[in-house]
Amino acid sequence: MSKILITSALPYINGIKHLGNLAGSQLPADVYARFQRARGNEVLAICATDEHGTPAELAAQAAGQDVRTYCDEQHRLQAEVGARFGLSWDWFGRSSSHQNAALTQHFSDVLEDQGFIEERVDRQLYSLADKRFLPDRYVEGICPVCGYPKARGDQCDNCGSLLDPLDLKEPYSVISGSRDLEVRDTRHLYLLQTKLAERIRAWVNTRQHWPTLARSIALKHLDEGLIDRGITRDLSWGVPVTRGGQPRTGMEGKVFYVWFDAPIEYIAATQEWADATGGDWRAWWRTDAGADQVRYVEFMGKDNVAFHSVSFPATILGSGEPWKTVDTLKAFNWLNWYGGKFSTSQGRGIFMDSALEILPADCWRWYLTSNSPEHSDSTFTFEQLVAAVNRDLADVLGNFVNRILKFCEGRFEGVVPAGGEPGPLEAKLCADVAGALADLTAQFEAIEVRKSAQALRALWVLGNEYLQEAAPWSAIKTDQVRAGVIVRTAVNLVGLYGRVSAPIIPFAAEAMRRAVGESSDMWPGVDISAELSRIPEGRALTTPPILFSKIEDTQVAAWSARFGAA
Ligand code: B3M
Ligand code: ZN
Repeated sequence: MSKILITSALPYINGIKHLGNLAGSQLPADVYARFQRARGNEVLAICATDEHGTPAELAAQAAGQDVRTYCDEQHRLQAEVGARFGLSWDWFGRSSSHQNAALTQHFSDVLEDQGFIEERVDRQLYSLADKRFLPDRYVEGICPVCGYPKARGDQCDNCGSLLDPLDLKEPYSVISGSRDLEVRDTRHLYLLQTKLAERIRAWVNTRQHWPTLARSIALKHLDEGLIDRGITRDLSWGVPVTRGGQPRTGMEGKVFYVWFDAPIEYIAATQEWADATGGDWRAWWRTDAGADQVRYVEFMGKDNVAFHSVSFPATILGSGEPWKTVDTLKAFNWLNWYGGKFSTSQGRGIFMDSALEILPADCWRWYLTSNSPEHSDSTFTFEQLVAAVNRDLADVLGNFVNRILKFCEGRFEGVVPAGGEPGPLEAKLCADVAGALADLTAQFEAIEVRKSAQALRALWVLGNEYLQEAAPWSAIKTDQVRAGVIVRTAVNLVGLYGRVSAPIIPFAAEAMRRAVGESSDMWPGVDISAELSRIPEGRALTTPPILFSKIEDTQVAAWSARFGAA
C-alpha cells in the first residue's frame, strides 16, 4: 500500500467554474483519486477555493457584496456543485483559512531568514481616478509579447506570458476604465528567485517522470531566466504582511500576493483537514515525518504550470525546511468553446451548475474524460457530447447492462441461474477481460486520461461481443443450463464493470454494483475467472432503471440555443 497525495489547482472563488476548468484539474484529479483508493492505496485528495487577490475583490465588487460574505457564499456553492459532480475530496478547504494565513506568514519569515526575501521600493501603476494602486488584474492593456488587447496585469490569457502591470501597453483601470494612471513608488517584499534558479533547475531535473507538457513549460520558464518577484500587494483582502507575527513596519495594510499564498494552501488545507478529522498533516507534507514515502501528484491547467514548477518550489526549497515537493505534475491544455474560449468573466460556455440541470454528472464526467484536452487543446461540441452519451454510455454500456438484467428477470425470475460449467466462450471472455483490464489499469496508473476512457470502453465492448456470440436468447430454446451459464457470467461482468467504471462514472457504477449485489468497490485482481464468479448462484437481482437515456435532437437544439453554441 502506498500513500498518494493528490491536489487539484484551486478554483478561484469568483463564481461556479465552467467545464473547461473542471476538465483540466478537478475532474482528472478525482478520477485518479478514486482509482488509487480502489487499488487499496491510502489517498489524500485535497482541493480548496482560492479566495484572495484581485479575482476575489473584483468579483465581490461586481456582485455588490463585501468580500468575506461573497467568499463564504461562493465557497459553499462550489463545494455543493462539486459534490453533485461526484468530486470526492477528502477536504475542500479555503485559502482564507487561519491555517493558511499562519503558514504563509511562516514561509515569508523563513525565506527572509534564509536571505531570499528583500524589501524593495517598487514602481506600480496608480489610478488617479480610483485613488489607489492597480495591482495584477486591476489593470489591463495590450500584451507586450503577443499584442493581445485585453492582457491582464499578471498574465496574458492569450499567450500565457507572466506579466507585470508595467509591461502592459496602453493600460487602463479595470475598476473605472480610466487611463489616467501614473507610476508611483510603493514598498514591497520581493522573493529572490534569481538566487534560487539553479536550485530549482536541479530539482526539476530530478523530476524525470513529469509528463511532457509540464516539463516543457517548466524548462521554458527556467531557460528564459527567472526574475525576482514581488510577493506583496497594495490590497486589503488577503493574508496580512507580517514579520515574526507582528504587522510589518512600513507595510501595514498590505497583503501577500495571491499566487504566493494559494499553493501554500495545499499544505494549509491539509492542516484544515487534520484539525477537523484528527488526521496527521505532517505525515503527508514533512519529509522528517514520513512524507518522503508519499507520492505527490498535482493536476492543473497549463497556465498554472509556471507557478507550480517554479514559484511554489522557490517558496518550498528556499525555506530550507523538509517539505514534500511534487513528484508528478499533470497538466492539461484548453477545452475550447465553439472556436473561442470558455470565459468566466463573459459567462461563455457551460458552467458546472447549469451542466447538471441538463444531464447527470456521469454523462459529463464521461464526455470530459474521453475527450480530455490532454495532449492538445480540444473543443467542446454538442455533437461529441451526443456521441459520448448515446454511443458509449447508452449503446455500449447501458445496453449491455439493461439487456442482461432484463433477460435474467424475464427468463430466470431475476435470480442468478445455477448449474452448468463455463465453456470455451467464457474462457475466451476471461482472457479478453484480463488483457483489457491490464491495459485499463496501466492507463489509469500512467494518468493517461483519454486512454483510460478508451480502455474502459474496450472493456465494455467485450460484454456486448460476448452476449452477441453466446446468444442466451437462442440457447434458452434448446439448453436452459447453457443459457444459465451465460446469464451468470454476464451478470458477473456487470458487477466487474461496477467496480472498474467507478473512477470515471461513479454514480452509474454504484447502480450497477447495487443491481447485482456486489458489495466491493475495490479494483479486481488478475484472476478473472474468480472475479467473474463472485455473484453467486441463486442471488436475487434488482433491475435498475435505464442506466443512461439517449439525448434527443430536440434537446440538442434547445441546449445550443440556451448556451449560445454557434
Ligand atoms: N486559482 C488559477 C486558476 O484557477 C488559480 C490556481 C491556484 S492553484 C494554487 O486557474
Ligand atoms: Zn500575450
